[in-house]
Amino acid sequence: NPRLHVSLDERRSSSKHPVASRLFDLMIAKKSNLCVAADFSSFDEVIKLAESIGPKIVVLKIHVDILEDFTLAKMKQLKKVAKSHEFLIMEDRKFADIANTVHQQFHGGVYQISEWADLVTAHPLPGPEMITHMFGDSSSDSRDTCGCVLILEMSTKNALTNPDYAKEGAKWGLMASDVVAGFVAQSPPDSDFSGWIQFTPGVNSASKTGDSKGQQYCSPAEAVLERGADIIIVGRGLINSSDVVATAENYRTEGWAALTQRITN
Ligand code: 5FU
Repeated sequence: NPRLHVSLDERRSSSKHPVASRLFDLMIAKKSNLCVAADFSSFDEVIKLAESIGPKIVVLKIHVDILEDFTLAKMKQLKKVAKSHEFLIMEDRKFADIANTVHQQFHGGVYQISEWADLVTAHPLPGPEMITHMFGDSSSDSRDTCGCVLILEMSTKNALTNPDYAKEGAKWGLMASDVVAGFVAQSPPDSDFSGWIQFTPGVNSASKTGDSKGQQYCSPAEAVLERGADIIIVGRGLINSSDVVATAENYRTEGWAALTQRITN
């Protein structure tokens, strides 16, 4: 798979989505391919984590609907931290409905996701029309400020995201290159485009194979070298550690070393 060995500079120039280009820039500047999943129920705790590990990450991934103290004012605070430490905010909403509904979920409701998310995840399950219409019509500002990350494969045991599903989803994503900035996967997709960014969750450095509820883990090196990850997504392996800054530095170093090794090989 050619994408795996192309330099980030080259990939940046072939990327068609402005948010993907920005992310390539951040990776190169910060020497980091670390995305942290800040799965806390307290927004204050998310902000505190972001302030401390901000310099080491390129993306902070959240699930806005698990925050017990969500307000748009606190989101403004987090956006400030993101701006000063230069990382993107990914809302792992996993949209999976008809375009008309997804459009409302993205722009409306309590969370106003389109106001603040740089990246948002979606399942290709409902079909290509959902992907092309989720952000609105071609004049919508969101097309430039937010990138869709398509979930082609899940990390869980017995996930239904088989190779045919992933292949079809990737094809639709490629057709919607003005909407899709990257994908979530456990292996490099067949049909590929080097301007896209692969995110791989289920990463943990401890010799843990998973949790007790179906999550499966691999190491940062395996994620990057064997599974095609450009960006590793680390949750509990980091957020539950007693020294999150030191742990973030370890994941950043391991992830970046593996990415550099893969590109130069
Ligand atoms: F799409 C996916 C997936 O296939 N697996 C995941 O684990 C997303 N995730 C997310 O990554 C999940 O919702 C968590 O937010 C995070 C993994 O957290 P962990 O604590 O590292 O297991």
